[in-house]
Amino acid sequence: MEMIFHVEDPENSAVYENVSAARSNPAPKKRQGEESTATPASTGVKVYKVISVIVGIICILLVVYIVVQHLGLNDNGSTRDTLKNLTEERDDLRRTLLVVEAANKNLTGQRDELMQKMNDFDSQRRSLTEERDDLRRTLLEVRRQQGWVLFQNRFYYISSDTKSWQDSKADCVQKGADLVIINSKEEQNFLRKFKKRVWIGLTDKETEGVWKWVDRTQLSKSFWIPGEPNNFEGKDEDCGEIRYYDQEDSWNDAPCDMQINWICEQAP
Ligand SMILES: [Ca+2]
Ligand SMILES: [Ca+2]
Ligand SMILES: [Ca+2]
Repeated sequence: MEMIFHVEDPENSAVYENVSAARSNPAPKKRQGEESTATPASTGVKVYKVISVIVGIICILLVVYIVVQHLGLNDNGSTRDTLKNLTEERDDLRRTLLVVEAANKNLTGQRDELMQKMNDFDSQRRSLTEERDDLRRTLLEVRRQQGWVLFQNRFYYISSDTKSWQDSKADCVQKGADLVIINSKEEQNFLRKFKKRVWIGLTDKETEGVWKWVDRTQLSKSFWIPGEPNNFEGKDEDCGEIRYYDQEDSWNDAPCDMQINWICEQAP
């Protein structure tokens, strides 16, 4: 392409020259000591280059501008979406917070109500415990007056008269108790302290040799005198007694119609 340019210098005002001529006739190299002077052709080339560079820069800036605008638009859209999402999340969190606060308030109310009930219950429990202890003391006193003795949370009654085993049992039942059942060594030793020959709630009337307590449980731990039970001299000895109370193994089988004292046992 050929370009024509106009030089303002008056001396060269008439000169219009084809740039291609300048290309085909490059300026000779300066000789040493020669004064530097630019020809119109070389000036035109320079201007051409400058304009090309400027146009190139403008194009690059234009492209950059378009890209930046495009990115800016995208960024604006993305930012709007992000803001919208954040706003929605904030609103959701606010609603959730309100629900949680309401639930917390409700729970606090329930907790206070329960604590109040618990305090009332505890107060009632203390009151009832005191009443129970008073009643126990009163009952114990009444029982003592009736001849009952308390041992390991059980009441025992030692008779002052004598009866057969069956009549003794009937007397205990009439008192709301039964003939004593000996469950432990401690109980056995406690009963010996009355120092009386007494009926206990043990019998083999149902099946000879099979000793059972009055509550129909089978005998396990026993305190027979050595050699007992023996149906002494062929007699029908089907009822148990504490005979030699000064020794731990003090039980004997005896005829049930024998008249001796007895001991009743009752749960409180
Ligand atoms: Ca017992
Ligand atoms: Ca027998
Ligand atoms: Ca015997």
